[in-house]
Amino acid sequence: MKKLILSTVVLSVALFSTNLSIATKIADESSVVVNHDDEKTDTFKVYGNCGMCEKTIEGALKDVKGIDKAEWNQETKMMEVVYHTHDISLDEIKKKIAEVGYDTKAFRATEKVYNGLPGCCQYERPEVK
Ligand SMILES: [Cu+2]
Repeated sequence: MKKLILSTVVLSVALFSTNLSIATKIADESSVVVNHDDEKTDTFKVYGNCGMCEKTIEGALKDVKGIDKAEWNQETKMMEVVYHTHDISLDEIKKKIAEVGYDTKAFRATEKVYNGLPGCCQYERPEVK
């Protein structure tokens, strides 16, 4: 009987320490999920003309998961995006811009979407190589 009690004590100590290590492991994993190390800022040229272009270009990235900031400068034609690489890639961002009619060096909008832009927004397109 004495032997049985002793082994029960050993068992509970073993169980307790196992639970403890599981708890530590879970805490470690959740800290990996909540990491913001993937935030990146990129600047690139987007062809366009006016303030209406600005609304359309920036609008294409509004409420898109992973994008914290998207600003296009009408004077310089430069786009600045702050985004999370775990959620979206730079190519995906440029594709979204092309989908609303605007060219970047990497992705060209289709003729159909470009032709659908208001007259004032039909910017001079970069040459196709
Ligand atoms: Cu415009």
